[in-house]
Amino acid sequence: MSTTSRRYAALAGVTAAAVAIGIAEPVAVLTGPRSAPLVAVGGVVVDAVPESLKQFAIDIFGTADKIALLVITGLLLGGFAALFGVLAVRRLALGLAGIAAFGAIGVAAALTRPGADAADALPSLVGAGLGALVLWLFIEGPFELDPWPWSPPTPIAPVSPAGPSAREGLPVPVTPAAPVPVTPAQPPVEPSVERSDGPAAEPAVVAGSSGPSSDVDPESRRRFLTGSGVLLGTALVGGLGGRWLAGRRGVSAARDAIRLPAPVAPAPAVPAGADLSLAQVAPYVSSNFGFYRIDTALVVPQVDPDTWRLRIHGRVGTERTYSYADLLARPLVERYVTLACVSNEVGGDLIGNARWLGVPLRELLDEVEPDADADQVVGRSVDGWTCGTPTAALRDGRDALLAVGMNGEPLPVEHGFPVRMVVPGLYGYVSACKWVTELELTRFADFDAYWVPRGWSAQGPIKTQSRIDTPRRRNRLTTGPVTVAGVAWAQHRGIRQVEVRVDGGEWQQAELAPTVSVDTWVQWSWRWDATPGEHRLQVRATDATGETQTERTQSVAPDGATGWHSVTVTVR
Ligand SMILES: Nc1nc2c(c(=O)[nH]1)N[C@H]1C(S)=C(S)[C@@H](COP(=O)(O)O)O[C@H]1N2
Ligand SMILES: [Mo]
Repeated sequence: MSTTSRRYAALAGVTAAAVAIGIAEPVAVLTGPRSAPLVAVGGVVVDAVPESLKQFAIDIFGTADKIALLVITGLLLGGFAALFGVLAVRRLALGLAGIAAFGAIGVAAALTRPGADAADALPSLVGAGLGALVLWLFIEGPFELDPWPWSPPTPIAPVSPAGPSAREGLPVPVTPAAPVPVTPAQPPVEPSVERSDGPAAEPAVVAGSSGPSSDVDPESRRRFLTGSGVLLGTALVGGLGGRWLAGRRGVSAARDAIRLPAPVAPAPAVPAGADLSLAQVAPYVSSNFGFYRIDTALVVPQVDPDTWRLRIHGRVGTERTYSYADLLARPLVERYVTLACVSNEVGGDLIGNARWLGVPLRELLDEVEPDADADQVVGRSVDGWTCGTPTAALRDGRDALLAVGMNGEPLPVEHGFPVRMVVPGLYGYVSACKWVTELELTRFADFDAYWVPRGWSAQGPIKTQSRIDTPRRRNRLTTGPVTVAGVAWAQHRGIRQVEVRVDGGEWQQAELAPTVSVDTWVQWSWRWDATPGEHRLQVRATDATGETQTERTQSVAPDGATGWHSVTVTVR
C-alpha cells in the first residue's frame, strides 16, 4: 500500500475510533461517568500497573498523573485505530475485528469496575457499533475513496480497477490506468516520490497531489475528507458535551443546598501566631481549594447525599446502617487535623491541615459492638477502594471522625463528599477513606486493603517530619539576617522541638509557633545571619515522645519517607 493510501486508511481508522469514544461519553451520562470506555479502561490500568511504574508516573507527572494517563491512553488508542484503518483497507473484516476487540476490552473494563451493573456495558457497545459503522462508511460505504489508491490486490479476491470499488454513477477517475498494476498479480508500481517519505519529504507529498492523488476521484476524496471532518467534529462535540452533561448531573447542586449544623464541640480557636504569615511558608490552615488531593479515582465519584448510606458490619454484635440525615442529627464535633500522604517525599507537599466537622467514629463503633478480635476496620468507598485502620486507633479517644465538613463547608466533592474518614496520626492510605459507604470490622490477618498487596505496609502511623519552606533554592539572598522557616509534624504525638543547622555545623533551636493540638502540624522559624557563599540548610524535628527524626533516608514505600530535609541557597 502506498504512503498516501495508508494515510487515508489511518484517517478512517482514527475517525472511527474517535466516534466510538466520543459518542460513548453522552451514553455514559445515562449509565454513569465511570462506564465511559476511556475512564473504565483507565481505571483498570490504574489498579493493575505495578507500583514501581505508578511511582515513576507520579515522579514525572506529579499530580497531573491522571491527565497524563488519559493522554497516553488516547495516543495509544490513536495508534491502534490507525492500524485498524490500514488493515481494513486490506480486508474490512480485519479492521472491524480490531474495533470489536477494543469494544470488548471497554465492556470488560466497565463491567468489572467495583459496583458496576450490566448497563455499564452500554457506552462501549454503542461506541464500538458506531465505530464499526464509520469504518465501513470509509472503506466500503458511501465515503469510500474511489479507488483506494494502490491497494495491493489481495490473493483471495483480486480487485481490478473496475472491480467492486468502482461505483456506478460516480465520476470515473481521471487517469485510472496509470499507477495501477497491469495485471493483478504484479506488485503495485509506486511513484518514486512516495519512496522519499519522511520529515523532509513534505514538498514531495504536496507535489504528489498532482501525481498519485489525482488518481483518486476528486469527488470521492472530497466526500472522504468532509465526512471524516464532520465525524471528527461530532466525536469531539459528543465527547466534550457528554463530559459537561455528566458534570451537571453531578452532586454539586445537592452539595450547595446543604446547611451543616453547628458543632456541639467546636474546634479550639487557632492561637494567635500559629500562622507566621510568611510568604513562602504553607498557611497553618490549608484552603479547601489548595488542599492536596490523592486518590485512585479517574473521575470524581458523585455520591448523592440523599441515597448515601454507611453500613457498619462484619465482626460486630449488631450491624447498623446510617443515612446522611442520621449523621447530621447527631452531636457533631469540629477538629483541626493535619492529613498526610505516605507518598510524600522528604520536603514534599502532600500534606494539609483543615478543620473537619463530623461524628466521632468511636461512638458509631460503640453502637455496633465490635468483637474483641476485630483488630481492623476496613473503610470501603463507593468506587471500591479500601483502607484498613487499626480498630484501636478509632477507639482510643483520639478525634477520629466520620467527617461531613471541611473548613466550614460540606466536604468538597474531590475530598470525599458526602462523607469521609479522618484519623489523626495515620497516613491517608490506611485511614482517610473518601466517599466512604462501608465500614467492615475484620482482622488484619483476614483482609489486605487496597495498597497492601501493592507493596505498602498494612500499618501506617505518620512519621515525624519537618520541612524548610523558606528560603528556597532560587531565592536571591543577601548577607545579613534571613528568616529560615517551615513546618513540622508528628500527628497525635506532637512536636517538641525543631532544630536547624547550616553546612553541617551545630544544631540550632528553632522557635515553635503555637498550635491548636498535637494533631496538627506546627510552624517554626529561625533567624540566620547569612554569610556570602553557597550554604546548605538542614532541619530535623523531635516529637513529644522525645524521638528525633532519623537522618537515614528511606523512600516513601512501604511506610513513609525518612531523612532530613535540606535546602541549598546562595547568599550574595
Ligand atoms: N476513596 C478513596 N479514598 C482515599 C484514597 C483513594 O484513593 N480513594 N486515597 C487516600 C490517600 S492515599 C490519601 S493521602 C488521602 C488524601 O485525601 P485528600 O485527597 O482529601 O487530601 O485520601 C485517602 N482516601
Ligand atoms: Mo496517600
